[in-house]
Amino acid sequence: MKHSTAFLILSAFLVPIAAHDHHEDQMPLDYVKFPYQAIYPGDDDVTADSIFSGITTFARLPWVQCLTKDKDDLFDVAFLGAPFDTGTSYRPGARFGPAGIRAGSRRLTLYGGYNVPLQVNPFLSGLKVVDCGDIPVTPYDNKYAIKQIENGHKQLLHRPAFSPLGNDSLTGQPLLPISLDGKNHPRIITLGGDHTIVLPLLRSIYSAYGAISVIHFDSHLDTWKPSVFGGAPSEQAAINHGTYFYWASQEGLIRNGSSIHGAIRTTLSGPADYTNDDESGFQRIEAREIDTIGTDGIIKKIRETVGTRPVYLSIDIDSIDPAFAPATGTPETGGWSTRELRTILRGLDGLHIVSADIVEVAPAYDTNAELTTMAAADVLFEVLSVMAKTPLGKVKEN
Ligand SMILES: *[C@@H]1O[C@H](CO)[C@@H](O)[C@H](O)[C@H]1NC(C)=O
Ligand SMILES: *[C@@H]1O[C@H](CO)[C@@H](O)[C@H](O)[C@H]1NC(C)=O
Ligand SMILES: [Mn+2]
Repeated sequence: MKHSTAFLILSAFLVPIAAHDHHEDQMPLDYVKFPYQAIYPGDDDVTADSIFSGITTFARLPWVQCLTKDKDDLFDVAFLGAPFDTGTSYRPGARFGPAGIRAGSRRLTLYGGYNVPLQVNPFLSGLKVVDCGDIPVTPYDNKYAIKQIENGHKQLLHRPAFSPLGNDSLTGQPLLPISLDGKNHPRIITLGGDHTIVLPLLRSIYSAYGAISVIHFDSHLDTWKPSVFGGAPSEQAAINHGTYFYWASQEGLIRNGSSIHGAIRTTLSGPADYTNDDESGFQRIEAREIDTIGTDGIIKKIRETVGTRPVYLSIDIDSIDPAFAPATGTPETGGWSTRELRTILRGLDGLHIVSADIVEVAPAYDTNAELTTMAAADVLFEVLSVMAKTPLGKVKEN
């Protein structure tokens, strides 16, 4: 009897507080709008249920069906899934990467999304940022799938950007596109997928920017010759997640000498792998260099290598130590912490990153705490923040 009296009193007290009207309806699908609205708006209008309810997009951004019914929609930055994993050598499962990364990103905008160290809110910077969903990718035919990924990426890349480039913040002069075709392209952040997807992605990038400098975070080189990396059986087997950079280099998609790997720590078939890597056009930063030169030294090396050139950024989640990101195709111990990689990424502030990806997230091997998908989402938050701070433009050279 005592208990039920207490319950009645308590409920009488609670009901009026909980009875905000908007709690009574199911949240509409177009709840998240552009310009982006924080889920906790910071006044009395708190909706504690919304962060874990609803359909999941990256950072709860608006879903635009960019490849089908919304073909005419324009944007400045698009998240785009490429669920492909039939180029893996060890653990498959990265086809679930896009869905997993989106799930890991749900809390990104909980408090609004302001990036304290970079002093920017990439969701409120004036750029239109959307989630374009996934490219349809067949799991039955690698050659066809690789073509689908190239076509899907190209379709988005060759749409004009939503926002004009504006003027240079220092000189006030109008900014001009840095692309080779003279157009102001949007930026695409691709959610892999195993690393093979970077071959079609670089083919697409080439169509707008020509040969591109690449910043590549990975424990592996991925420039291996097919004869060294399991490519013997067939022409198709020769294109996989350890050889795509070899092919990209052969096709002239990578700018020779101004590209760099970071976090390398794999064993090799022998020293000749490094000679082959040099020939593919890359400099290297070993994972262990963080013990001697620190994150500052690593950032300095990257910036010196890339300079002011347009750059493509490819992040293999296995660059992070498996202690922090276990759910990946070919894990290697002795890597960087999530904190260290995020610091290094913030150090790329000011670089002209034309597009980026994160790959090799295979959620089936994750912990119940979603360590890997959360790490992937947070890493992309840094990338998006850097993009938001630096327009893809240059002032006219006199
Ligand atoms: C850029 O500068 C031009 C003058 O060169 C000015 O007319 C225009 O309003 C400026 N645009 C922005 C976005 O500030
Ligand atoms: C890149 O430059 C190096 C050094 O000049 C050269 O050995 C290598 O063949 C070049 N690679 C490509 C793919 O052009
Ligand atoms: Mn890789």
